[in-house]
Parts: sequence; C-alpha cells; structure tokens
Amino acid sequence: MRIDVVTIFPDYLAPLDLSLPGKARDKGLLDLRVHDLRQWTTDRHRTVDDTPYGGGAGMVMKPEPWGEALDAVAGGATIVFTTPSGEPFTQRLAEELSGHEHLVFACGRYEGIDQRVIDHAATVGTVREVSLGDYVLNGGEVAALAITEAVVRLLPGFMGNAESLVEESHTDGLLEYPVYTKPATWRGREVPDVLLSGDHARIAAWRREQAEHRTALRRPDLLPATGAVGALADLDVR
Ligand code: 6GU
Repeated sequence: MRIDVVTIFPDYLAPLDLSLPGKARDKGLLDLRVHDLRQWTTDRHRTVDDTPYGGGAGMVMKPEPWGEALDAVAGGATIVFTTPSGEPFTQRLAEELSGHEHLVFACGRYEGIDQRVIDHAATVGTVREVSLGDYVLNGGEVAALAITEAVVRLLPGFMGNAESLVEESHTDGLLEYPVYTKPATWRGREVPDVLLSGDHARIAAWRREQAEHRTALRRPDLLPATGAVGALADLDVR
C-alpha cells in the first residue's frame, strides 16, 4: 500500500516512522511519504491560507497549493480529507481503506479547505471526508496518524497473530471483555475463577457475557435496537 500525507506540519507525522507503521515499512508492505504543502506555494511568504469570502472568524486554506499537491501525488488514489465535518471513522471504514492500493491524506488546518479543492479532488481520485469523532482538533494531522495506524495494522502479512485481529474490540460489534494475566492474586484482587478453570466453553460464554454487559453499559448505541420484536423475545412470548 502507498500512503501520501499532505500537511503544513510534516513533523507532526514523525511518529509514523515508529512502532506499527514503521514495522510495515520495514517489511515492505507500506510506502509512506509525507509532503509539506508549502512546497506547492509560489509566493515569497509561502502562503497557504486567506480570509473567508462572506466574512466570519478564522482563515481558510487557499485552493492553489492544494490543487498542485493533489495533481502531483493523488492521481487515481482514495483521497481522505480529515475534517470534523466528515463521516465518522470506524473499524468498518479502516477495513475498507486497508483494501485500497493508494491513500492520500489531505490534512486541513484553520477553518477548513476551500470547497473547490474537495470538488476538484473528486475528479483526480475518490474523495472521503472523515472525522475522528465529535470533538474539535486544531488540524487533521492527528486524525491522519490515527487512521493510518488503524489501517496499516490490517494489511495482510502485517500482524504476526491474525487471531488477535478477529478477537479485538469492534470487529464483532462488541467492546472487548476484561483481560487478566499472572499473578492470580494481586494486592488482594483475584482473577475470576472461570478463567483458571480450563473449561474453554465456559470461558468463551463468560467472555461473551462480559463483552455484552460492557457494551450495554458503555456503548448501548452499538447493540441492536431493542424494538417491539426484541422486547417480545425478551418476554419469551411470540
Ligand atoms: Cl479529522 N480534524 C479536526 N480538525 N478535528 C477533528 C477531526 C478531524 N476529527 C475530530 N475532530
């Protein structure tokens, strides 16, 4: 997979040289390139922003450098604009993106990028506007980092242990069950007996129950809606 990141803060992406994505690069699974948007400016001050038409607070990223950048690196790619007004990033989207040959992250700053850049990008490649969640970051760089890490670890041949991909949170639509390791007693706290029982069926049932309980408490939105049919099923009538 090839990933290009276009940003005015290339140093923000330095962590991609470490840990998981770094390993993927060493294994030859990932060709990652970070570009400074300012290389595609032409004025002495290397300007990337200007005041918004129609007025209002803050600055908008100018179209010209973005147009040159996308023309240079994004032909045929899936172009991901990181923005708080995008679709929410999920494990499902990570899986989808991990199947694409070439991703380009366009990291927005300030109040956003001139809309014509996004419209133009749709003629260069396939556009996705993606948000990390319902809160505001100063720019899209941290989102590009997070999305890259979530995507790269799904590349075939990346994970040593493919089972840990199947069992983890969100893959089955539930949060992960609590986990324990040695010692069996720590500061007076015991590991649940069932995990020491060696009864694999009971262990699997306990973990499933814990995952459902956790999900119901923390993320009820992840559970199937309990409508009339579900309520009837719960009452064991019907
Ligand atoms: Cl992708 N960008 C910014 N600036 N803020 C965000 C975000 C992205 N996702 C959540 N908040």
